[in-house]
Amino acid sequence: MTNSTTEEPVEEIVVVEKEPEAKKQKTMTETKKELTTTPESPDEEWPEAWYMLKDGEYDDQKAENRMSPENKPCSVGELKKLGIAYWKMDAETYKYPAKAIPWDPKDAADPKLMAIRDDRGYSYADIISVKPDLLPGYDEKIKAFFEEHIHDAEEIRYIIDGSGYFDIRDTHNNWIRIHIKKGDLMTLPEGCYHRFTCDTTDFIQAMRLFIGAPVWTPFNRPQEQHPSRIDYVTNYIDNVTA
Ligand code: KMT
Ligand code: NI
Repeated sequence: MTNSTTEEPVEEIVVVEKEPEAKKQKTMTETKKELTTTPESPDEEWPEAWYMLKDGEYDDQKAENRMSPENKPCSVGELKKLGIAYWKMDAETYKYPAKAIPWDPKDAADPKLMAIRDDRGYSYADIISVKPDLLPGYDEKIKAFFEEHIHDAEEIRYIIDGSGYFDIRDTHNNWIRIHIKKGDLMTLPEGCYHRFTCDTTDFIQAMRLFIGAPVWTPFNRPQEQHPSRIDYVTNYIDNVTA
């Protein structure tokens, strides 16, 4: 593993099995863990979110594209109903390399990150730097990120530097724009339509986490028959649509 930025950038896929030591320790503290499960952050710490203009009504995907003349905020309650989870993290104290890292307890010095990992079973992590010289195939990836899609697994992003927008659909198919930035750890449920764009700063660096061997495949809309979509609609759309 290296932090060097002079080498050819790689988007490594490194699967790291949890070490027996860590497993043993977890078992020993199982009861305690039940009590110390990391709660999500209070509403006031969540990222700002707002309803955005419809596609075709704006020119620049990297702009805020708020409704006008009046901004229409999206509440944390609405985000939670759509299945979003959020933790505010300390991205100042704990530093991460610019490139891929294996998910190793020694690298993850942040006890809160370790607790969330253990609570939710995240066994893999790497770093993605959305910057032309650090992301191979930058132009195609930027385009693909902004195509509306789902995944067949949860999307977990811990923003360790920079900022950007995740757009998700509300139950009536309107876009909600979520402004994520350094210190934000957010998860989108499996089957949730979304897209990502940089903001006008044009830089974001994120840790991507995963349960098991990572699969980042996007399934572009429409995916109404995809099992992950069906599950999402059952759990988050049908139940809450007025
Ligand atoms: C994604 O899946 O859209 C990304 O990984 C984008 C960069 S991380 C904020
Ligand atoms: Ni995605």
